Amino acid sequence: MNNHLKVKEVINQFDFSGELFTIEPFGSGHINDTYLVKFKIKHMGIVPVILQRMNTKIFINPEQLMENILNVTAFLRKKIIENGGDPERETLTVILAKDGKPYCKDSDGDYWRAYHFIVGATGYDEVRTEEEFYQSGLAFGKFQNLLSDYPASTLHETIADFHNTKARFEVFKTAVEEDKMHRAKDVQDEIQFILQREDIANILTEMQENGELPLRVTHNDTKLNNILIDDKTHEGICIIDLDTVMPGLVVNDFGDSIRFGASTALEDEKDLSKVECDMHLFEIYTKGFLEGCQGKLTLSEIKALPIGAKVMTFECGMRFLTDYLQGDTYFKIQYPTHNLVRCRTQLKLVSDMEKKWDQMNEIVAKYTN
Ligand code: ADP
Ligand code: GN1
Ligand code: MG
Repeated sequence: MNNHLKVKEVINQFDFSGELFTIEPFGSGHINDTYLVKFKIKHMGIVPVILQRMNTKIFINPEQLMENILNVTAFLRKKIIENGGDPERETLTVILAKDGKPYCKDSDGDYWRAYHFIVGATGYDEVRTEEEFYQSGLAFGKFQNLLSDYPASTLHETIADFHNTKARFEVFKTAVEEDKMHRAKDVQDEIQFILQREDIANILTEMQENGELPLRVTHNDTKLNNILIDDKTHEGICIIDLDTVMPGLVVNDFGDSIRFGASTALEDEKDLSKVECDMHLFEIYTKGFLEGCQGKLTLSEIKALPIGAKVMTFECGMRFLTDYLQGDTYFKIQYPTHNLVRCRTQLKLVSDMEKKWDQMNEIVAKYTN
């Protein structure tokens, strides 16, 4: 059955009123299948909703995941209202299925969910202006701040060891040894680059274990296209993609935004001469993020922000290469070497950060008092 027919089958399980108008694939996420579905409703005009087929190969317990999302969005909604904000635009609103569940299953057993479409806002794959990047930092910082008293122990771990870079290093080594697709011989430079940097893979796990960095409720997937920027005010209006909200390290949330947004090129740029970590963008994001966190971070956390940036970039590059070696079963790809291309941009960023390491630490030091 083609995807449009699947969407039509699923729509009947939700209580959408009105006449189905259009269905189109939407966004550039690497994990779920996202559709923008529009309905024509009398007196209301066109009403858009987001419909997503959840990736249950990756999120093996979608029911627990949706429980997390309902609880987190309810918590955020309450705070947004208390702060005089608009909960309809500032957090996700889950649309329940007719049976009252926050998801439905199709005839193949796949899980689907629906959200109100947030109108007048856009998720970007590249930074358009410094101001917008600053605003995205402010919004991710605020998100951290809003969830700082969320009862962390009630959250399900939706992906085990998601940012356990040390564990991911072991998975990478196994992928190299197994070399299922016989690709390792052609990517030796990338493999050696990663293998020579085991210290990067271990550092945050050690800092967490020795109590230097506390576990907090974090987003864990803070790239720029997981925040919607208001088309008029250019503020970061809504943090989306809440699938990985779990206990984690705040420096990872910071770092994931840097690897994606402070890069001078797209995540899948083929011309590596265009790929750099821009120190001005790094500073702007640092400023916005720390302002948004409103003094909640410890000095050790602030000082470790550059480490978060390097580790998340390294981890992401290693994950892309692992997936390439394993036959591209995790991230969606548009062409056969897509994951390799993505890996190369991340490794280029890591070596650029190594060159700019002192500068990154000096920038962060400006914000330690
Ligand atoms: P993935 O896990 O595959 O990245 P996301 O939940 O991030 O999936 O959704 C993919 C894209 O769909 C987002 O980057 C964003 O552009 C868009 N999107 C998701 N939810 C909404 C929403 N409620 N309103 C508007 N756009 C949305
Ligand atoms: C995935 O779902 P999406 O596209 O926002 C991935 C992130 C990676 C990112 C790389 C659940 O994010 O961890 O950093 O791709 N999400 C998951 O672009 O694995
Ligand atoms: Mg996403």
